[in-house]
Amino acid sequence: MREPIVAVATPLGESAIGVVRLSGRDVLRIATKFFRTKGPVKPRFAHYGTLLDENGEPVDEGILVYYKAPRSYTGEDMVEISLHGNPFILKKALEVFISGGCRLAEPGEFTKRAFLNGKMDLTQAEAVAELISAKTDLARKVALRQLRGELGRHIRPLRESLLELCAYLEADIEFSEEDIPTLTKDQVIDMVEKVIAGVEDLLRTARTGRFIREGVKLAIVGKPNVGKSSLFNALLREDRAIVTDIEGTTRDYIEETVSLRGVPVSLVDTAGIREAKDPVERIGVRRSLEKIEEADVILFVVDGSRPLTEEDMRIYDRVKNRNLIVVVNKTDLGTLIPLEIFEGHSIIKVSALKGLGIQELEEEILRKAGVFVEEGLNIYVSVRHEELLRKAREVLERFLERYRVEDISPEIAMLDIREAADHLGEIIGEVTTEDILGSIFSRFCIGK
Ligand SMILES: Nc1nc2c(ncn2[C@@H]2O[C@H](COP(=O)(O)OP(=O)(O)OP(=O)(O)O)[C@@H](O)[C@H]2O)c(=O)[nH]1
Ligand SMILES: [Mg+2]
Repeated sequence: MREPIVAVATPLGESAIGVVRLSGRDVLRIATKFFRTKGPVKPRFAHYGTLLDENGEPVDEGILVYYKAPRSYTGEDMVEISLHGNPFILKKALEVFISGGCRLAEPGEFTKRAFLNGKMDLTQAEAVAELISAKTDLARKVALRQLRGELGRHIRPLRESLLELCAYLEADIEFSEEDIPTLTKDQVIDMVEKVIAGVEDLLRTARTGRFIREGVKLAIVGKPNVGKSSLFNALLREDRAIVTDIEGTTRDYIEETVSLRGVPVSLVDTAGIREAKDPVERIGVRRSLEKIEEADVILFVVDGSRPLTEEDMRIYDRVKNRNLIVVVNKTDLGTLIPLEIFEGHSIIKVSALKGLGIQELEEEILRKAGVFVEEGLNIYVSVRHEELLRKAREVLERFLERYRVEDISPEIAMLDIREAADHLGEIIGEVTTEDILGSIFSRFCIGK
């Protein structure tokens, strides 16, 4: 068992309960040296007791639960003590257990140990952090599925067929003189094609997966007074941004997140873009232009009740090659402008003031972003998974291209197949390095 670690697993603030966790060698002895219970501690029983400091003075009372290896979260001996949620008490508890031989846990170290001890694969470990940070109900559901091993169950068979292929190729090398059954060229191609198809199925979920985790970035742009802030408020369903009939009302961008069918969308209301004389507004316009650069989808807003101006067209020129929705606002006052100018783009007519067309706009935002949330809800891969899946696909496609037309020796073929299998193995953590683990677990909170 690894060295004993300790951490507070709950946020440091005033709360009914604060939990201290210990995991590793000897933790029961260390814990009970300072946390005194009446009788002997039995695994999986709740024991009432008193926490003492180094001088034997009582600090607090609480409940201790002992999880005996391997039946614990980390797979090691673990102790969890629930105390009163006061930062002083919890810090004191940390101090005494550290004096007893524990080391303060690194971020994610409990989960890292769970992974290293074979309690979960790497996608499940990642899902723990995602479940904790999920910002919408959909993100939570997706994380929970992954935590339950769903993604691993998709990746593993793909990797296994590649490894099986390797085994055949290996047999080819070793027994090439003998008459043993090997795969025909067509069978090899068929196996690799099936794996590529499986990889592609997963890759198709990547875009939505990224948006569910990180949100869609949406910028609302247009010249002053066309109703950007009104639209922002309508999408938020809250009077967040100031709206007036004075041009240049919004001087700095404002950012808020809404959930559209469970997908977090970060809305940015920008300063109306124009050649501003006011230095403050000028900075606002510059910052708004930066936000426009980062956006996944742009809402280009025009006032439909008045003729278009050069200012509108200058902004349109700037954004017309982006992922764009033209929003014709103020349609409650009638639509005067010619819409043909914007041909080729989605055009949605709304009235931000009256709340008309907003739902249609929301649908179009998701469509433009390329978010497809399937009914029945499947798995969605993350950016890390996507990168590795792409690498695997690339290696396999390159291999097939050559294999179809050339006689490739089984030794060379094996190199490619194994490389692809390793990329898939890295997703679930069957192939890994300290660096990979470090970059994943450093993003966790302490105590998890
Ligand atoms: N009739 C009507 N008026 C609207 C509508 N949307 C906005 N307005 C009005 O248009 C004016 C400007 O609205 P804002 O939302 O402040 O416009 P903006 O684009 O954010 O303006 P800046 O921040 O100055 O760039 C306000 O008087 C709004 O009430 C609409 O759909 N119909
Ligand atoms: Mg505004």
